[in-house]
Amino acid sequence: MDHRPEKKAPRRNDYRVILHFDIDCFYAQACANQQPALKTVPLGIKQKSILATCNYAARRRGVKKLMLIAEARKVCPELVIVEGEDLTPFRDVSKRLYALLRSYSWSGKTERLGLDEVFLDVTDVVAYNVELLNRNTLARSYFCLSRTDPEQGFEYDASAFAGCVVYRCGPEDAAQAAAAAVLDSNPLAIRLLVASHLANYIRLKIEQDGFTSSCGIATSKLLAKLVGDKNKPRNQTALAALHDDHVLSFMDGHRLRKVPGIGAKTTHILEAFVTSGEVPDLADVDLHTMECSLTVGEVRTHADISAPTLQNLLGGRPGSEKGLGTKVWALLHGVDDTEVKPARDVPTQISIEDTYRGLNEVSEVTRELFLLSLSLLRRMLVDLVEDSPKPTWLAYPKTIRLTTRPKTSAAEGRPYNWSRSSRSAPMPGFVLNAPAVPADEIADRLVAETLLPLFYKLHPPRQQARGWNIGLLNVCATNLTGGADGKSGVANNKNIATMFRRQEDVLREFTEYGSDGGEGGGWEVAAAASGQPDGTAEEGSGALAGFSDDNTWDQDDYGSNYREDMEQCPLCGRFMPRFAQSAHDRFHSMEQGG
Ligand code: TTP
Ligand code: MG
Repeated sequence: MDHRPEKKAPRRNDYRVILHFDIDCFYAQACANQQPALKTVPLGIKQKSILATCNYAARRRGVKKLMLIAEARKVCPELVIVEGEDLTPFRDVSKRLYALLRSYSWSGKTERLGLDEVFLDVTDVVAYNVELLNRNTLARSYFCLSRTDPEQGFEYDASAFAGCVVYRCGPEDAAQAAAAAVLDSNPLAIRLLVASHLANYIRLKIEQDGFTSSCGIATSKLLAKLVGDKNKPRNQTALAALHDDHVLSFMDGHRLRKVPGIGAKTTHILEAFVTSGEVPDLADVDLHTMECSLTVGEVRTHADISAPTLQNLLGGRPGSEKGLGTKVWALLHGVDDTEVKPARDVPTQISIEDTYRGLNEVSEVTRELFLLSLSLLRRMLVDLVEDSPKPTWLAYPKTIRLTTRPKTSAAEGRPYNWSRSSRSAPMPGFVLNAPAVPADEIADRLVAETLLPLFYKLHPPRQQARGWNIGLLNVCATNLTGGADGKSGVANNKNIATMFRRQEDVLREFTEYGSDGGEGGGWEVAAAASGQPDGTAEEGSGALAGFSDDNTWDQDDYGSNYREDMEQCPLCGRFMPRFAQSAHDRFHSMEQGG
């Protein structure tokens, strides 16, 4: 008797149309826009000893994202390197581009992923414009960008797709074949074709703002993100997968680690199971050195893999995400029903951090806390204060949190979030005196009255003799709320000030520990447990929620020389060389700002 599990394919829903935009070499373009001479040279953006990113001219010469500066110079001696430590300009541009993209949404479903990626659910815009099509005059169609103002729109040729198309046949025939499906009145093909013109138009608008981008057009976030990666930079790709087997063959060719939502641990378990039939004990696994060549197809078609077996393999582990097996089974089939989340006007929290070679002196710690506070205040003013008609706080953080980590050396082989520990306190009300009171005065007071006392709780002065050896400081304004009653909405300074006073009386201090802290109580750990299968206490995993195991960079991105010392980010699952961790930490700390 055959005991093989029944392989029941999950149902895919194709009624939505989703665009995924990704700005090409984001930091590099942002810098080149500031200094146009940089547009024509191979350019790398430096953070500490690595390149946070590099432009495509540099990539063509073998330079890679997150490469060591020394290595990049060797590979490409003519590389121009620009300092990218000040993240403010990138954040500002990200906000501006997001606002631009948002303006094309009717539903408000515009979700950011990181600083330079945005999903738009344009189902409604596309449906409206499909209705407007006239089969006899397809080549002279008009795209309405507004339901109320017919003047807002553009002319387009609806007899052909804009940009590239992935279809079942070879790429050279894809566009024609897909267009033929349109003429054949395939409703899905028509929606995707119309959407491809909207994507093209929006990309043009982004270019007029100085940035080239890539875009994926499909029926889910998963498929849009994957297909958008097929033709980069400065291009777009629609996934004209009109039947289930088109979607399956599209998915099957991807390496498992490329699939957003399938993380390193899942990959490891499945790799072991598919190649040897064994179920590994993750405690013994070195994810750093893990190779992951397994493809989606190899897992999906494996005789012993089905939704229930995946649930057995992946679910039921301590801290594992609920329904993980079913979710992975769906992803393997290109099924992803997660919604594009509606835009938020204010971030959920804002944090700033930096890494150090080991701070041991009070004066050093004070100086760095001051600089971080200053950046935090500036960010709060940009993100939370509306300038006109007069400066008004739209939302305010009720809590300030300090996180530290000792300096570790690569040789110690610790995970990057080893020994992070935090202390929180109510955010003092005087921060609301900004912008009337200069930021440096407020930052000074914040350090003296709040942050240094928190620091001493984490690192008592008596321990200084042994060396504090601080490798990371993170200051986070969190617990953001929009009004004195806790509901969102515009708050006025008076009721915020009242709230702060009341809160200072009422709120007790609470402590969170890093993954080695052992006490693990409190909201932060609870929040992490829902996003992080390994239960590591880390803030901001929500920024990638639904895509919490997102991995768009595979190991090849780092070059084969670096594999020995790979580290996995517990927030997003990306692998990276140990030396790239600090830049990557900062990348996440920026995302948390929303
Ligand atoms: P990405 O979109 O991953 O990279 P990119 O825009 O530079 O390149 P691509 O054309 O392949 O999309 O990340 C956006 C920016 O975020 C990137 O310009 C630099 C920054 N970043 C870091 O600083 N550290 C990191 O670990 C990652 C992943 C990104
Ligand atoms: Mg990008």
